[in-house]
Amino acid sequence: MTERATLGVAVIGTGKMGADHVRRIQEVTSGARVTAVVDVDAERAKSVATRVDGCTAFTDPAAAMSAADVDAVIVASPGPAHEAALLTAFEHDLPVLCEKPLTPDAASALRVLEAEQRLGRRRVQVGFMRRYDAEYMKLKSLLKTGQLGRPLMLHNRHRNVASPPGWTSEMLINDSVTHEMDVTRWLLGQEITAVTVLTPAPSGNAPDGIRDPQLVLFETDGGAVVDVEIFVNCGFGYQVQAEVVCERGTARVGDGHAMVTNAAGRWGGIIAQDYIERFADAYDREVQAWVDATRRGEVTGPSAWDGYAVAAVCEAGVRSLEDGGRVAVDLVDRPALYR
Ligand code: NAD
Ligand code: ISE
Repeated sequence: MTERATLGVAVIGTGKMGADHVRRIQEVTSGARVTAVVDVDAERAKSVATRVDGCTAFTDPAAAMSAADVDAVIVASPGPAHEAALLTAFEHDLPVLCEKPLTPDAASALRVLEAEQRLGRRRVQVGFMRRYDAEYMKLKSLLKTGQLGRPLMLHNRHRNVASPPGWTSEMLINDSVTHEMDVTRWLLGQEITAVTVLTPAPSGNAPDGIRDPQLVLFETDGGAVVDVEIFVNCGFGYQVQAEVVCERGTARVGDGHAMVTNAAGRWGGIIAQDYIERFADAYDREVQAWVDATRRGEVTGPSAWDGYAVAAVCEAGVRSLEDGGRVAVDLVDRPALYR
């Protein structure tokens, strides 16, 4: 297959993630340039576009996707806008890197799966970027060797400094634990079959009415049990850690011990303050892999099926949070395109 020349990318949504992806493509990624940016906030789109040579600002995603210099799309608008953007990209037969979530619920995710199947080939990579983090990649490789035996349990911690304005208790599941849902499915190669959410008395630092932290338990179809501590107002830093307990040993990532200092009677290191910092390398690797695959005419990485499966687990999680108890995950059969 011949490689395409430099890929012209439209970035839809120029907020925190979208603006960072524009910077990344211009400064870090090879083989691509940003030719269009889109935001419903015209001023925001314009201010990003003016920093990039040959980049046009739009307010309408469909208009950007019709532009002659747009070959591929990054969707970084809020989740509720993803379905419309994806369906428009399919109409233009454009490859898409779609930030998580694929869509906010399982029914809309299924509509995207069905539309992609009508195209007859994969078009979407979902932005589950932990699969591109060096430590998680090492953990996956180790598990693949089988040296430690069968994974029995996976312990996760996911902590953010503070929740943004407008957060709800459901968003701890829908917006944050989505990453552990993907990590569990990918690391273990198993589907999540049931979710139980337990909530301690909320932290005094959580905004009123937000149940933070939460302990989320998954059961999988391979018999593993997974726990996730999600704490989005921990105050001290951005921490993401995972430890797999296997039959013959354990393996753990995310301790952040890249450098340990000893001084004045103390030892310690630095904790990242947000995902842009903690996962910088993972985002770089993710976007480069997407550009490279797209230029080869391929789609690799997390698929729309992975996005749908996570949406289905989120629904079970939110029901458990609301009603209490263990909720089974309702998943359709995996279509042939995603096997
Ligand atoms: P944000 O609010 O900072 O930015 C969203 C931007 O999209 C805003 O500028 C808004 O005006 C614009 N917008 C809203 N509706 C639009 C539409 N219909 N078309 C075009 N633009 C529209 O949000 P964010 O934090 O950058 O999040 C964007 C996406 O990235 C979300 O899906 C979020 O879940 C995801 N995200 C992923 C990670 C990760 O670690 N992978 C981290 C944060 C956010
Ligand atoms: C955010 O949307 C992300 O995806 C981050 O990776 C996660 O840590 C954070 O909790 C979410 O709000």
